[in-house]
Amino acid sequence: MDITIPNLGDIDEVEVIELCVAVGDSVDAEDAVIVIESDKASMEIPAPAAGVIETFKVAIGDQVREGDVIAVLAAAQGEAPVEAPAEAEAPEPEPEAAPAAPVEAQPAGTQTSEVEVLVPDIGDATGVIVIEIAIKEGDEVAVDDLLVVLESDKASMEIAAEQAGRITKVAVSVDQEVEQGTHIATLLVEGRASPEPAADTSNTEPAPPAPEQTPAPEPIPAPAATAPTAQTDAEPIVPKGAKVYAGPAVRRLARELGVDLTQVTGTGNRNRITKDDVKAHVKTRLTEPAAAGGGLPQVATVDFAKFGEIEVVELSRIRQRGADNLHRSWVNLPHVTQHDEADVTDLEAFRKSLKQEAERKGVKVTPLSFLIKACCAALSEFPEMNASLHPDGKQLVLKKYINIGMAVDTPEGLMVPVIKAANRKSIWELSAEVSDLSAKARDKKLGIDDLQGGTFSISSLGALGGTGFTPIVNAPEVAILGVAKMQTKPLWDGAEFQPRQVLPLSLSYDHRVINGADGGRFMVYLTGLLSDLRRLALE
Ligand code: CAO
Repeated sequence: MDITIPNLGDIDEVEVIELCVAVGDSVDAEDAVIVIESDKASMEIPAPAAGVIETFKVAIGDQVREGDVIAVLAAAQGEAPVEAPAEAEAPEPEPEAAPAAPVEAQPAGTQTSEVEVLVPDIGDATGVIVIEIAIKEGDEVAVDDLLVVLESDKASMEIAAEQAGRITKVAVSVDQEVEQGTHIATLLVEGRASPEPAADTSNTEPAPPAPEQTPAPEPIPAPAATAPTAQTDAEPIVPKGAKVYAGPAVRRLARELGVDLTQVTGTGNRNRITKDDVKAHVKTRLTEPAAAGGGLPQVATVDFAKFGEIEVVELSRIRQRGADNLHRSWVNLPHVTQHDEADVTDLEAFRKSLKQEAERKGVKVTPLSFLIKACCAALSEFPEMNASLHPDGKQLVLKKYINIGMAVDTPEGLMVPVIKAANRKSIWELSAEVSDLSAKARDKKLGIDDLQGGTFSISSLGALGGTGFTPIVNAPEVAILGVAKMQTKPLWDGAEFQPRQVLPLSLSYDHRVINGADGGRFMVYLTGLLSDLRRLALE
């Protein structure tokens, strides 16, 4: 049987913009076969019965009119030949195709007037309901702004404003059944109305629905581009009845899934939204990380003053920003922290032996410089620790430079200045830079450049004490080393216990990027370097 173009209302010709199926495809009754579009509306032409698409008689870009055969449907294997459905069914009146142009029954000519926007000729469509209302009383609309969306079981149609003006009445409600001539809204049009079709101005009396005079019916809204939204005034907020370019089946799916189609990017012809777009949108929303705080149970707000005296102090901007960053990292990165200890007895002996020389050079050498040096060597060995996960989660950005961020405790809050190209610097240079950057941090003299470009961070709390802690990764870096207080501990040397200086280390990493085995290898390598300084000389 032939699949033909149904009654298109006042529209003569429309363009085929999409073939929804291919020759040989099986379709069920009502499955969309092609999509046609006029300058203001689009409509899916469904299969009148189940069957197999035998041949197409049209191609994308063809102009078609009522009665044209678009495809031939054969009976599915083993089934009776496809019969044309009953009379009424044959041509599928598609509300969509129905001219959706606002009908203005106003006489043209005057200055300010109220214009009734009516449902235009919607072809043979029946059971048409209002599914969306994009306006409310008092809204200012521009030409082509969406007013309402109508839908039948086979098509949808957006009714757009023919004229700019203010909505003084919304005469329909969602789910209300409408037909040609139904009063949708009343528009107060200011200025001189155009006498032509589009002109609905003039007179005071709202003209009765006059479908016949209806200005060009406007079927389904074409993609945004097609709607040359005339610039109204440069003033108020135009209630952007965001144009959605999607067919009825897609709209239905979106409603079922609770998807706001204005948020969906269309990949179909002329950015038409397809069912796959809706599904992809849902998938993305379900998998994307929640915005900081979003979707998390909130901590209760408590009136602490009820229980005793309190004092409220403002947090510095540095602390506020630091808190945001920490929260963002904590909720976005699956953290794992791995603990280990390095025997730094020899390192400490060597470091102390440098004291006089360091004083001559005017620098203070702390364990931190050796830690930075050792971390650079370990990062070269394990480049994935010196990387960032691409936002799409599909790529790892390996950085060929090594810039070490160093957490500095300041009265204003935590700051993390960055030692650039740390792997190319000597212990003397690193020591000087640690002193310089921490002094600048505490004196609030750090520049933006000092705070950018880190690839790995170290948070040293050793001078304060503690046996270990779990640092939070400084995202988008993927790992951070926490350093606690060095202690003298008895270590078994194979024959007896020896007093050794032991440095506790805690490596936190983004488990999406670093697996436990790699984290363990990194730590073993790092503690090995710190325990045997000679190995550092090999780097
Ligand atoms: N164990 C024992 N002693 C340590 C040590 C450790 N792990 N690390 C440093 N020390 C010693 C130093 O050798 C120094 O001793 P001397 O004065 O006798 O030589 C003393 O502690 C003070 O060191 P320092 O703090 O001046 O210098 P540093 O290079 O170790 O650290 C800096 C510099 C800026 C990292 C540090 O001052 C700082 O601000 N740390 C706080 C970091 C922080 O707040 N992290 C938490 C962030 S939230 O994750």
